[in-house]
Amino acid sequence: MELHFITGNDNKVKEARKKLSPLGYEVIQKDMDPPEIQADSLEEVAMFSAEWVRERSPTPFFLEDSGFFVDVLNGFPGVYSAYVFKTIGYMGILRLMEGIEDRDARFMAVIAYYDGNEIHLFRGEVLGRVSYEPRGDGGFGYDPIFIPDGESRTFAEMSPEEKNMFSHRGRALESFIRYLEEGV
Ligand code: ITT
Repeated sequence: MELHFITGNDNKVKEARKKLSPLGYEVIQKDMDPPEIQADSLEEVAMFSAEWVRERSPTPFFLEDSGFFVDVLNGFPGVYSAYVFKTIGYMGILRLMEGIEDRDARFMAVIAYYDGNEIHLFRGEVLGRVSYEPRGDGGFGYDPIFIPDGESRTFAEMSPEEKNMFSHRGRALESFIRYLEEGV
């Protein structure tokens, strides 16, 4: 079965293919660049983008909105993660956190799937902490500064398979897959 993934981010596509291809789903990337509204939650952003895409392309598709949320920064960069990454990068986040001991952070992802009839949302989250310095050259985005709970390595120090095992995207994809396979 073909699944159209609306995204301009090739890394998201690679991670989605790792989970979906072995199950027989062919992930086809479509870059439509839907507008991302300023909202408090990833769900609202994903739903707005999905409705925008549905109006223009009525065939089934999914998209995903994700972000990096740092507790001590009240959830920043959160829904602005892509923009903050482009402007100050993960080094900017490390600078904002200089001298701060509370390093708790999380990644969250929300997948919006349009099945040709309605839009369904699937969420994934991974808790962890912000490292004191960047480490590793795998992954993308904030991966070099995020250490998931129970690990000492950053996401960027892991293989794509390892990251996918407990990443926010991996978890959102798992609920999406459960829905595709079992309808729940
Ligand atoms: P789209 O075309 O799919 O919107 P995007 O990169 O703009 O691609 P988002 O708007 O969802 O995606 O922004 C999410 C940002 O959060 C992304 O650009 C990264 O900076 C960061 N991010 C999300 N998932 C990540 C991950 O697994 N590892 C590191 N950083 C991640």
